Amino acid sequence: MLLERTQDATQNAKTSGCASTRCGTEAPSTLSDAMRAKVETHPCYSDTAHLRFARMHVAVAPACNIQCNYCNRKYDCANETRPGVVSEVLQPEQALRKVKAVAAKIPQLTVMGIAGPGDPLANPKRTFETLRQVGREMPGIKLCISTNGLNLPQYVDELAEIGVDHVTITINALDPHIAAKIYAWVIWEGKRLTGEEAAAVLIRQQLKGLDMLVARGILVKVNSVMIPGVNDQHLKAVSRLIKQKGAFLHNIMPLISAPEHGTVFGLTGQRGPTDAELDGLRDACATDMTMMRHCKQCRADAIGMLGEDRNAEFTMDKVAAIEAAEAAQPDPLPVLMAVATSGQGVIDVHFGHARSFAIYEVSGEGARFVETRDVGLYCTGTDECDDATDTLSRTLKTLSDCAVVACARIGLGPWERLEEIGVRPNGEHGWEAIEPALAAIYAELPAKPSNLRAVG
Ligand code: CLF
Ligand code: SF4
Repeated sequence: MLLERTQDATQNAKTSGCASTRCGTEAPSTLSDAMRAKVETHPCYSDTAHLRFARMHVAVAPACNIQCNYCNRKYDCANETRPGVVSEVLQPEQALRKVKAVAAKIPQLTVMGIAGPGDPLANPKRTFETLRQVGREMPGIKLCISTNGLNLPQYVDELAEIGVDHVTITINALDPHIAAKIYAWVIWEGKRLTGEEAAAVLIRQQLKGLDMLVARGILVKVNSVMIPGVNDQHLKAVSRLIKQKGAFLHNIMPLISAPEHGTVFGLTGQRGPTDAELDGLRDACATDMTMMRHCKQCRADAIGMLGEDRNAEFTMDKVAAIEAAEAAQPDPLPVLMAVATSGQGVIDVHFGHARSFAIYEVSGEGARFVETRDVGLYCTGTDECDDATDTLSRTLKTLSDCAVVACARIGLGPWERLEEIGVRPNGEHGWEAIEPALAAIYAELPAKPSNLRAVG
């Protein structure tokens, strides 16, 4: 499967206290705050979040309910991955242990995805048990799946109930005549369908699932595999329709096909597109739809920033070693952190504009909301700021038991006053989701928490 090109993790740029309200963010300004919060920390849904945030896949779904002509079951689902080595298939409880181990070692982790090695919704018991366990125990991690869409409509409500915010559907064609050249068979209502009959059922289910997800506010990315001479011209129509239906992003991936993969296309000599053909099609579709261009065609067990794969560091025997090392450590005491937020789950308020701060208890286990503390409005941007000194003093007193204050921006004056009372100001995570940002700040604290104020 996939061998991804290694990407320099030092590109992991962070925002700082710059004056622009959009500093370091990349989502279109037309997005609502809630939508922006969903996108900004997901490395696949934002074209720059992949420089700052990491994803991991857990390979809990071995079976599949269709046969794509570009897939060999020895390998991971080629709708999301490229040919490589077979994943270590996990049980849901192993998957949870692995996510915890990765989160402990990679503080940039924001997303857990299920993308194979077969189809997540052809393995509903294992998939939903994994999603539920991780969602319950690690609420700061976004949940994501990638599916061929055949079983999607019957599971949309369950996905919404669990809080899965990101779903990828692979749609390679809207026309059963074209799709019949891509799919060998589909298992539907206990029968194996072939040809255009199979293709029509699959397309109907994919489009129905897309409509249902959009109606529930779940972000949908559509993947399409570009197969020259088969669906390359047709993918423009796919792009137009999915946009009309409310998909968020279209990811056109190149067919990867070689005889040694043992796929139908590999054995019949079907070639993949050249880089120029792929770029040309993406450009043609970009007039209608937002295109993803930074996909790395990850493995179904990929871990780390996009373009790097640290899975070898997290095989189950290594997960056990990480757990043992963690258990041998004394429990780190939690610390309090204050967050300037407008309440959308994002650090998005200037320190001087905050009327209240959300207080979180943060430890190596993650961040937990504790309470809201009201403060006076310190900076009004007018002459009334003459009164600001007293207000700032009251604010400092209110926050004096916190180890850190995280805000979108902060001026030099209050920065120094906070430092004087031993509170660390932090403006590096503006417009990021609160919980992963606080976990990252905690991980970077130089000492925990013997020389920091702890809770209680
Ligand atoms: Fe995984 Fe896919 Fe979720 Fe991302 S990958 S399930 S949306 S968390 Fe991302 Fe990897 Fe491309 Fe997929 S780079 S193959 S698009
Ligand atoms: Fe293979 Fe994925 Fe297609 Fe199933 S959906 S046949 S696993 S590429």
